[in-house]
Amino acid sequence: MQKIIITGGAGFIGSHVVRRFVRNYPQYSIINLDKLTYAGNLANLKDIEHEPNYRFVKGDIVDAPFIDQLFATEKPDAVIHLAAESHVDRSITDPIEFVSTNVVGTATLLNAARNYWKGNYDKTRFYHVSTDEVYGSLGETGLFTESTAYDPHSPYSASKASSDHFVRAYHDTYGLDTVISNCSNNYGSFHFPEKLIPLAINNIKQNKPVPVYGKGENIRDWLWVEDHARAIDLIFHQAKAGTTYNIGGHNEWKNIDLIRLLCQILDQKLGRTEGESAKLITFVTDRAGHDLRYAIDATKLKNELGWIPSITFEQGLDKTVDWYLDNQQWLNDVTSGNYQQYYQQQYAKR
Ligand code: NAD
Ligand code: TDX
Repeated sequence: MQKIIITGGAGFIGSHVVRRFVRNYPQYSIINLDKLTYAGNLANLKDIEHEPNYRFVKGDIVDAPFIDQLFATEKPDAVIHLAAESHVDRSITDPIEFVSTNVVGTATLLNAARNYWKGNYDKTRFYHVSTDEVYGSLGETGLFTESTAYDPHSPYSASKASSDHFVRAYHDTYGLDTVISNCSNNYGSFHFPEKLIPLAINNIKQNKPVPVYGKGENIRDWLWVEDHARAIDLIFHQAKAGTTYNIGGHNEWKNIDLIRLLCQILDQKLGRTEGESAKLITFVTDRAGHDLRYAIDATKLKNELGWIPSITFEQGLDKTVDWYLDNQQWLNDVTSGNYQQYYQQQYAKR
């Protein structure tokens, strides 16, 4: 029997991790701890919200007394930490919120774990979910490995890099059992439509301009979110204490090529004439400090734990576009802000 607190479980990746653990491990007890910011949406977990091994707790990882109390009352054996401010553009507008949640929030959780688990570090685990953006930007060649030096450029990546350093410091200083994974860009269902792929699908669908930053030359390495969740599951159960794994799909795309592919797919699925959706592509002012290229070397994860992506990008994108076409209500609720009432409707009565 394991009791696991998963933070940020109402967000995009967190909801896939929560669903996977609730479904695959009925013997575990899963607590989803989430503040429900604009990015947290409990409707992402409707299908599992009544499972006996699942519970939602609304709370802020920055609130130390609350977090200490949560450890004392819930007595968790492990934490899988995904809660974060995650959007680079928002970090450029409001960097301090990112320092608070990503740095102070992570340190607050680590400290609660350090105190509560004292004497039991060999039976407990703190898993920190991080990003490839901590490694900075690549030129035209090369890949990020686990030993690439940290070189963050945006307030978002600087805050994630800082949180990774705190996780390692708690392992090296106190002996806490910690694990970190750094993953490339995810895509899939329940992705908030402020990030490139869901924003583009939503705009193409509605015949609205699709904003491409700069010349669209920047390169991202895309991974299907369910493959990320599967990697987290493997690493959580099998990694040695104090280790780091890179997660990525060897799947690099220039933004403009990716958007053109999405336009083609949607032309076909919406019965438009070829080339119609591509007319929506609109080049806009570039992101400040825009990293040119990310690309992950996931060899360690493959060699040590046998993980490789389960589907191709073409398959994953096809599934993702279908999901957005089939879930218009979810998109309407998210874009109108109605999703934020779901918590009130579902939980206020309890
Ligand atoms: P998201 O923005 O969709 O979800 C974040 C969740 O955290 C939301 O449910 C939000 O309500 C919650 N949250 C925010 N602040 C909180 C606080 N103070 N207390 C409690 N909960 C809080 O993010 P995501 O894209 O699902 O990313 C999840 C994690 O994975 C993040 O740590 C991110 O850095 C990392 N990551 C994301 C990607 C990606 O492509 N999206 C890639 C690699 C790593
Ligand atoms: O409208 C847009 N137009 C555009 O050209 C948006 C939203 C983005 N872009 C570009 C910027 C990036 O080069 O597309 C690329 C992807 O942008 P985002 O979806 O905002 O992702 P990115 O900035 O790469 O960061 C993501 O991947 C790593 C996640 O948001 C992070 O949480 C994760 O750590």
